[in-house]
Amino acid sequence: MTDADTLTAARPSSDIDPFSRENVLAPYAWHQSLHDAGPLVWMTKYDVWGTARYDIAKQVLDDWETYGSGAGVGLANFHTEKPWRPPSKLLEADPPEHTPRRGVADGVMAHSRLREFRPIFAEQAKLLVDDLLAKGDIDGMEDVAKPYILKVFPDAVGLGPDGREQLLDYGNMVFNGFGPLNDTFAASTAAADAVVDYVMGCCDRDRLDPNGLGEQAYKAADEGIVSNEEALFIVRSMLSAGLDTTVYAIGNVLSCFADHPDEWEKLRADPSKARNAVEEVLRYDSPFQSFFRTTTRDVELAGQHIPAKTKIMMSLGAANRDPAFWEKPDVFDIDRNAAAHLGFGFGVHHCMGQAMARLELQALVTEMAKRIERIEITGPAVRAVNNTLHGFETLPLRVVAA
Ligand code: OVV
Repeated sequence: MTDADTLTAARPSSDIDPFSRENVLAPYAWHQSLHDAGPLVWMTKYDVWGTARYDIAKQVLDDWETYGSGAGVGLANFHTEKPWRPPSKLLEADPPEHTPRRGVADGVMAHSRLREFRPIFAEQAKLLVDDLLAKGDIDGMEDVAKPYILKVFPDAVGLGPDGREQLLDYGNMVFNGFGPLNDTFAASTAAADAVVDYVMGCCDRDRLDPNGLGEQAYKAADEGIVSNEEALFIVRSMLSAGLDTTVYAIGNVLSCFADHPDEWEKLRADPSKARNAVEEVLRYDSPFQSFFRTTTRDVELAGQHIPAKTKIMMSLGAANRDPAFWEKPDVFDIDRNAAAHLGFGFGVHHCMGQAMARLELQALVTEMAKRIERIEITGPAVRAVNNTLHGFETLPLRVVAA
C-alpha cells in the first residue's frame, strides 16, 4: 500500500449527497450506509465530516466550545461564505452573546408560561376534528397540519390573520438554506423578497398583539436584558423555526399511524399515551433531519484529527435510528421510551420551542385518538423536497369516526 492508500483507509469516506433530491425523499438507505461507513465519515461531495451515530452527534452537540454555531449550523461555513440571510442571533451564535438572548427566549417559551395555551389548542383541535370527520376524505397536509399550525402558533405569537401562509414559504427557504445552494434552495427562494418583507414586518413590535409571546421578547428589551434588535431577532427565530417543523411533524404523525394501525389502536385504548407517541414519531420519522457545527479549534473526534473551522454534519434522523443506541430502531412503538431522541437537538441550542411543539402536537393527537377510529392512506403520499426537513407535500387520507 502507498501512503495515500493508508491515509484513505484510515479515514472513512463516502460520496453520498445527503441533499440530492432522491436522498432527501428517501433518507433511510443512505443513513444506513453512512452509519456503516464509520462513526465519523469524510463526505467527499461537500468536504465536510458527517456522522449518523447517536453518541457522536450528542457529544458534538454537548460541546459548544469546541463545536460552535457562530459559523452557521448549515453547510455554509460563515468563515468563508456569506450567509444567505442575516444570521440568527440565537441559532447561529455562541456564548457569551447567545446566553442572554437564549435566557429571554427560554422565559418566553417556558412550559410554565405556555400551559395557558393547552385549552386553546384543545379547542382548535376539536374544531379541526369536527371538520375532518365531516369531510372523511382529507389531505393530511392541507386539511390538518397547515390549517392547525397556521392558526394556533401565529395566534400565540400575536400575528394578524393576513398572509400567514407566507410563514411556510419562509420556513421552506430557511430550512433549505441549511443545505447547499442547490436547485431545491433556488426554487424555494424564487419569491424571497416579498416573503422576507412579510416575515420581518411580523416581527415589528407595533404589529404584534400586546398579549402575544412576541411582545414578551420586547418587554425583556424594555428591561435592558437584550437590545431591541435582539428582541426582533428572537421573534424572527420563533417565526423561522416554529411553523414548517410542526407542520411536517403532524404529517409524519398521521403517516406513522396510518401505516401502523395497531399502534393507533394502542393509543385509542389509552389517549394519555399521546405524549410519548409524539416523541416516538419525532424519533422514528424526524422532521428535523440534519444540522452542522464548526470546529473552533483542532480536535480529535472518533479517532480522526479535525482542524479548526471544519464543518461536521450530524444526521439527527439517522442518530434517532442508530442501532447502537436504540433497540429495534426501525420499529415504530409508541410504548418505547423515546425521550432521548435528538429531534429537538441537544445542548445549549436545544429547541427553544419544544414545549410549544409538544403542546400543539399532543392536543391534536389526543383529540384525534378520542374521536377517530381509523386513519387510512387513500392514495400516493408525496414526500416534500427540502434540504433539512423530512415530511410530506401531500398525504391523502380517510378518517373514520369512532
Ligand atoms: C432551529 C431553527 C431553525 C430555523 C431557524 C432558526 C432556528 C432561527 O433561529 O432563526
